[in-house]
Amino acid sequence: MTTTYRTCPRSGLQFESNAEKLMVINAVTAVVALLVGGILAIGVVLTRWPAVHWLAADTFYMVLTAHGIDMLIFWVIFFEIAVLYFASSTLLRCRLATPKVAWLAFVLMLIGAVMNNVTVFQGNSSVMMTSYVPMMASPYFYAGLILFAVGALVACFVFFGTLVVAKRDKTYQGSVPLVTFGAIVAAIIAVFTIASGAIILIPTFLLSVGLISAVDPLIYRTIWWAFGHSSQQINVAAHISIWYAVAAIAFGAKPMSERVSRGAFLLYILFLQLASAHHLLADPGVSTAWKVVNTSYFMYFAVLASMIHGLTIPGAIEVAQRAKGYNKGLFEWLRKAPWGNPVFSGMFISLIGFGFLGGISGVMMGTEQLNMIIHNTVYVPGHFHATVVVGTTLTFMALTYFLIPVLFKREMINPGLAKLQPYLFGLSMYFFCLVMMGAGTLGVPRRHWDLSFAGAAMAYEWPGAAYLMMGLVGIAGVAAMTGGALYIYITVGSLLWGKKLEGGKPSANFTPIPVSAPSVAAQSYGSAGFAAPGTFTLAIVFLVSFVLYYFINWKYLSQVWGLS
Ligand code: HEM
Ligand SMILES: [Cu+2]
Repeated sequence: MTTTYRTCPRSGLQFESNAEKLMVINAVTAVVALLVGGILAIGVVLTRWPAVHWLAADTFYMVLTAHGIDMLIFWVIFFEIAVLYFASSTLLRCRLATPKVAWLAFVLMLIGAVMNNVTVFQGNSSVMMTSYVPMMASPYFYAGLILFAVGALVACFVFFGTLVVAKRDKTYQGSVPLVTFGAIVAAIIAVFTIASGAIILIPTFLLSVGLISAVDPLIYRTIWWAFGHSSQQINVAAHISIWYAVAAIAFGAKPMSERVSRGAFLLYILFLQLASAHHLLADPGVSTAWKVVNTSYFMYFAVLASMIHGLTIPGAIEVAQRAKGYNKGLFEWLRKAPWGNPVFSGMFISLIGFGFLGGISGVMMGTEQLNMIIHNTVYVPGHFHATVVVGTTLTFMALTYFLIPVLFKREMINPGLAKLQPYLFGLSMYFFCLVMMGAGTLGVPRRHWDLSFAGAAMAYEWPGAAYLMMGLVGIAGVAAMTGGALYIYITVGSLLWGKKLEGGKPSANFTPIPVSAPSVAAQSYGSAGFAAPGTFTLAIVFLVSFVLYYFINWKYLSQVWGLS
């Protein structure tokens, strides 16, 4: 395929024509998946809201299955493929390797996603996102997921091939930029993830067509979570890479220490597998000693990595802002940040929510002993909406606002609404997660159609607060969905009706990344923490919240069985 390069007059980024088309198609498909998943969220939320209790049981489980898969698999991964092409071809200023193969990857993913959705809505495949055996779905359910995964794997190899092209064509000097490095980590984890998925979904597919007679449920869960947990680590590596990118775009901020940030990314690869033990804490198949060692020790290396990023990204922003003269007190740098720019506000609301809500609750529930307080309660989706919605989804939304003029060459329609969107979506999602976690702490089950157990032989009396909390889940969910709808309206509307912008003259040759002197910020090691006293203060607030919440839960645990 012939190729041209254009340099975007607004950002200075260079886009290669094939890579650009593939980024556009993958990102647009992702937004369609988000739209479908968002419409399904209406059904899920309005059923779990006790006063509304909208859908019938079988419809609820069908809608919940499709919501989980459309959001966490299709929306997130289509978008991530666009990010991989961006982090390789655009940031390294080279052509995309094998564009035809990249189109093949896209088509496989699309067929898989459509096949899976159609199958779920035909009924008899409401096996939830986790699709645990021996519960069985139609063979097309698994076949759809497998096709999608093969497509995503092929796309990862196109990404690796593009890195090779950049190296060979010498489009950059020295080591790859940090954002590309983070994307490489995400892609390496993705290859492992997809292999684990194949190991368990292919036998399950064979079981569904009757070629084999059984898949062991405990082995299924263990391997499924090698896939399920790792895929979340891909999301974290991807959205953290974007945080670094946004810090650079919005502030010109350089990482406080490249070496520390890169080391933190590597920790994800090293400790990923052991950390996934937290999904097996209630399983009889693995020993208690193994669970304790993995979730009380090794898990924290992955947590450590996220905390390093959570510290160095605001730290880098603080250093950049202070260099511009925002030096008054601890927080002038933060007060004077561009809060009206959705690229920044979305990223920062995501970072704080991911750390405080997703991070702290994750460590609590990942602790072997504490896990039993919240196991299989609505606390679990409360936690992971803080990670995959406030963390990953809101970050992708923030990046989209940057991409509308740069990649899609359109002026954003309705910038006033765009300014508001990250606050409405992000903050209502904060509240949604908090009340879900509150209800879960009271014992409200997850994936449960009817909290009141109407008509059941044995009644259960919930404390009134449980109903109150689930009502608030409903209200917060509706507010968050409104925020999600605004995002879709603004992005789709901008692509359809936004004023066309000049894209930069196409040229047959690329311009390599200029060799520039390494900046001072990138070289200062060691004492850089004190260059960012505001961030240090935030970190102390985080530590105190963490410790308090952790010990409150040990107190709850001690009350499970009273001793007198
Ligand atoms: C406004 C946006 C959203 C709302 C209001 C919402 C609401 C909900 C609710 C109420 C549940 C059901 C909890 C239960 O009964 O167990 C749920 C499940 C789930 N959601 Fe969302 N959600 C939203 C966006 C997202 C996004 C963006 C993702 C992924 C990126 C996501 C991933 C999931 C997953 C994986 C499940 C679990 C499905 C299962 O149990 O198999 N959600 N969501
Ligand atoms: Cu996990």
